[in-house]
Amino acid sequence: MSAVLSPVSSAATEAPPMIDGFHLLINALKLNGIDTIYGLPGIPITDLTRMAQAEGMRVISFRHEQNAGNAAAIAGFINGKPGVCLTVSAPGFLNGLTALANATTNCFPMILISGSSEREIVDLQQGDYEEMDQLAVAKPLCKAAFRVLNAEDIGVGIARAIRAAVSGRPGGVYLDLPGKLFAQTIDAAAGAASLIKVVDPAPRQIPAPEAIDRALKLLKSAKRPLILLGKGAAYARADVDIRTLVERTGIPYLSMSMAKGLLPDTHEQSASAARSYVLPEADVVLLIGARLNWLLAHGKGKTWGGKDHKNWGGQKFIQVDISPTEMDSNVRIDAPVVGDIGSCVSALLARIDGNWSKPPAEWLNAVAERKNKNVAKMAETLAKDPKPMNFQSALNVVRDIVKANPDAMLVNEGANALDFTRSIVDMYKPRKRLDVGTWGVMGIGMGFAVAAAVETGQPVIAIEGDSAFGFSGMEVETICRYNLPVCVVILNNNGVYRGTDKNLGGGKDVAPTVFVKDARYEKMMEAFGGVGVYATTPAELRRGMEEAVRSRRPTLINAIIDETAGTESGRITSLNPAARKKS
Ligand SMILES: Cc1ncc(C[n+]2csc(CCOP(=O)(O)OP(=O)(O)O)c2C)c(N)n1
Ligand SMILES: [Mg+2]
Repeated sequence: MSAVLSPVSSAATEAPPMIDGFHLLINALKLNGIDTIYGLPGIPITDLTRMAQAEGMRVISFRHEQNAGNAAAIAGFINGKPGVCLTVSAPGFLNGLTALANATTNCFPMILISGSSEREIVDLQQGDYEEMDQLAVAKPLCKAAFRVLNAEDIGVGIARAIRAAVSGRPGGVYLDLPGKLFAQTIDAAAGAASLIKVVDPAPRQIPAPEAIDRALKLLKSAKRPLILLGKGAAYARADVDIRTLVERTGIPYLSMSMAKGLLPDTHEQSASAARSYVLPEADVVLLIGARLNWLLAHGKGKTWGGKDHKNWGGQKFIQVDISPTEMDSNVRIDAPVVGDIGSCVSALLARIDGNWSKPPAEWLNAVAERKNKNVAKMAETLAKDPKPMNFQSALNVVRDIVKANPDAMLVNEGANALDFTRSIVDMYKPRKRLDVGTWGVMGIGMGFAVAAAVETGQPVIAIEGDSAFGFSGMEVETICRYNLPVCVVILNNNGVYRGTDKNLGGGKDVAPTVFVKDARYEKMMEAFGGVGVYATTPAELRRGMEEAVRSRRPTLINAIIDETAGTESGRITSLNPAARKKS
C-alpha cells in the first residue's frame, strides 16, 4: 500500500493526489522515529494496524490491551522515546488505561493512541457502539491528553504527544482519534507539509550554578554521606558520569530497584547489603533521580532513624530531580538541584576533581563491616539445597545465569518472587532490570518481556510469582507467535504469597490466596509451540534456563517452590492494615 492514495483520475481533469488520516498518522510516527506499535486491533483501528505493517512499521499484536500498554511503556523506558500503544474504543481504551497511568506514575514516556466513537453521538450520549468520552476519562490519569478531529492536525497532535511524553519528567500521554478521522482525505502535499519532525523533544534543563554550589558545600560537610540512585538516574543515560561521580567521591551508594546495574551490583561501593544500616546512619544523602516516596519510607521514620513513622531521622538531603515540585514533598530538601539528571550530574562532576576528599574511613569501614557480614550470611543461605526448593535456592541459579549473561534483560514481578529476586540477583549493566516500579503493580510481566525482546534483541528472563504471572499469562501465545527469546521462570508456591492459607470460614472453597496445587504452567507455553520445563531442583532449573538462553526459544519453566516459603506481601507486610495482620 502506498502512502499516497492515487485517486481515479480522468485524463481530462488531473485531480491532485490525496492522503488519508491513516497514512498521515503512520507518516507522522515514522517521521519521528517511532517504528513500532504495540496494540490490539478492532473498530476503528484494524486497518491502521494493517497499513502500518504495510508501511514497514513493526506491529506487535497482543491478547489484552493492558499488556500492549505495558509493553509500550517499558519500550519508552528502554529507548528514552515514547512507546506507542494502540487500542480500540471504550473497553479496549480502558484496558490500556492502567498501563498509561502506571507509565505516568513511573515516569515512562508512552503514548496511548485510541480510536474512539463519533463525537456527535458520544457528546449527546445517544448510545454509540463502544461509546465513551475517553478524553475526559484519560485526562486525570496521565500527563497530557489530546484529541485530533481533523486530518490536517494529525502532525501537530503527534508532535504535542511526543513532547508531552518525553520532556521534563516523562510520562504517559493520551491521544484520542475518533473513527471518522482515519478516512478523511486531504491534499497529499498539504498533508506532508502538515507533519512535524520534533526538534529536541527532551531539551536539557541546566541546573543553576548556585544550586550546584549549595549541593557541593553540603556534600563536603558530610561525615557519613550516602548516594541514592533511582530509576530516573537509569533513565537519564548518564551512566559514565554517574559512575565517575560515585567513584570520585568514594561515597557508598544504594540503587533503587530499577537503578540496579547502573553501576554493577558487585561494585565495592555498593551498600545494598548494608541498607538497613546506612539509611538511619547517613548524615547527608544525595538523591539522584530517586523520589522520597513510600519505597524510601518517605525519607523519615524508623527506616531513617526517626523515633516513629512520622519522625525525621535528622539527615540532610541533596536532591537531583527534573521536577522542582518534587522538592520538600516528604521532608525538607536542603539542597535542591533541579534540572535534567545528565546536566546536573555533569555540573556536579565538573567541580569534583581528584582532590575531593573521600568520606571518613570510620564511616566506610563501618559500612564495609555490615556489608561483608550480610554478604557472608547470604552466601550461606544460597548454598543450601532444601527440598523442595525455596526462593533462595532457585534464585541462586538465576543469579548465576544473569551473571553469565549480563546483557540479558530481567523482568520481575510478584511479592516474595520480587523481593528475593531484587536482593539476590545482581545486575551488571544499566536498564536491564524491569519490574513493578512505583506502584508495585502486578501484570507488567509478559508485556515488559515482549517489549524487552522486541526493543533490544537480547534474551529476556522473566522471574514471575505464580500469581503475578496470571495477570498477563495469555501473552505466552504472543511470545510464541513472534518467536521471542523469552524465558519465563515461574516461582510457583501455589498462591499469592504462599499456598498454605486456610479458609477461615471452614467451607470447602480454598482460601482467597490459594491456587490449584501443582498447576502445570509449563504446558501453557507448550500449547503454543514453545518449550515447557517442570523443574523441582536447582539442577533442572539451571539446565532449563541455560538451554532457553542458548536456543533463544520461547520457554516457560515451572519452578516448584516450597508452598510455605513466602511471607505475607513479601517485605512490605507492615503495609497491611493492622486489623488484618496475621498473628
Ligand atoms: C494489579 C494488582 N493487583 C493486586 C496486587 C496485590 N498483590 C501484590 S503481590 C501479589 C501477588 C503475589 O503472589 P505471587 O506473584 O505468587 O508472588 P509470591 O509472593 O507468591 O512469590 C498480589 C496479588 C497488586 N500488587 N497489583
Ligand atoms: Mg506465589
